[in-house]
Amino acid sequence: MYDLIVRGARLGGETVDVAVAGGRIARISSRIDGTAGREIDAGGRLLSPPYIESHVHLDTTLTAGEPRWNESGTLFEGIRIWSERKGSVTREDVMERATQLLRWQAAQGVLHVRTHADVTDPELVGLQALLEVREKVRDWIDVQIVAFPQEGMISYPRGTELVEEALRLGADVVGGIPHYEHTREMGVESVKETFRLAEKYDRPVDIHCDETDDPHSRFLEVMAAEAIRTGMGERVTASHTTAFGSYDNAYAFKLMGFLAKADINFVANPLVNITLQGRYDAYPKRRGITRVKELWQNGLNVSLGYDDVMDPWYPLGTGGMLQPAHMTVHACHMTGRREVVACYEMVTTNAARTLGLEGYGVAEGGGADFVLVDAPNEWDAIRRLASVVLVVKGGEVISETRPPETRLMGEVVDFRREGREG
Ligand code: 17E
Ligand code: FE2
Repeated sequence: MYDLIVRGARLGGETVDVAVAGGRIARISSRIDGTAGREIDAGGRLLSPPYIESHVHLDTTLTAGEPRWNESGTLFEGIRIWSERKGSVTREDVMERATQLLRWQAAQGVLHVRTHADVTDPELVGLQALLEVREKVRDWIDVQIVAFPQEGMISYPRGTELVEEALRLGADVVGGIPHYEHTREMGVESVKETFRLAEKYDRPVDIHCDETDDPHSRFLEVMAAEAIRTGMGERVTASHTTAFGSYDNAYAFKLMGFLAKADINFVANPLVNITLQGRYDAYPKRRGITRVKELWQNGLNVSLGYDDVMDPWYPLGTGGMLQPAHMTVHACHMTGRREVVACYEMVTTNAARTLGLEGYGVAEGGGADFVLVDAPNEWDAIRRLASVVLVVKGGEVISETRPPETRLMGEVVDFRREGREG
């Protein structure tokens, strides 16, 4: 009588059966009688809402080494290399690479993705390709596109017009990059332009903000002020804000109070922040990441992104969201019992808030979008960098993974699953 029953899954600290019918979660109970078109034994694995990628660049992905590798490892060399690669970008090229990464993501349980699309290109080739991809993949993965002026909104010829054109063509979110504008004043102007366009087109804001170790980069305060002025706070996201990790505490504490009032969202990209930043430091080297732990402690919404998978800014990556969560535990000193779980929330529920998703979560009557993780709970999922063994989207099983099995001297050693539970 159901389409699917997943039996013996861990959810909210209990072991439950979950029944799916008509694309929705029909029932969650310790024991569901009845039959289904398909029954799956979860074996005590964690049933989780899908992972969410809050911040990635699908237009640049899978171009690492083209036309050359980023040897300095800096943000600025990355921007120069991409600017060269951009000249040879075609619609097919972007569509193919973006779709490939989306497939990797969905296979790892990521069902919502916010991508930035570089619009500092008079032809908007990458943006148009991503708009097309967004529609093509709609049945199996949800994509939001940010109109992102990589080379500046005010500093790049017709930058603001290109952002606006992208919004008219259907970009979901307005972006910006104030720390890359030529002057402080142009940076402030760009933030104001981003908010002006957001109000004009009724779209959320997601700005690459203060992505530098420069402690004088203070565009976050401008974003907070604009969020308060417009009342848009919950639809506003400050991405990166790595300079926040370098601010003097006297300023940082003042700012924190102001941010709480603005109630904006934050996205940290720990894999990329910790590798791109700190490059101009002698020892001791800074971590180059925003104050994730303190933002979280102050009740602000923080989510995590991968930022890049194999492109001019970051040569590694797979798109699985436990990797940035795992890195956050380390780079942001989030090793406390509750803190590790908070990092899991940063790639699930917090990210849903950043993206403004409605109806996210596993609940009776809700949409049947969920994953089975090869771990008994969220904490252990991060410890193990656990695989997703099952992905259900709209009530359909769209991906299955067979967990690996290792034998030592002929005997199974399950180091991926053994350990302290709780
Ligand atoms: N562009 C940028 O300005 N910053 C980044 N981290 C990436 C692209 C990946
Ligand atoms: Fe980014």
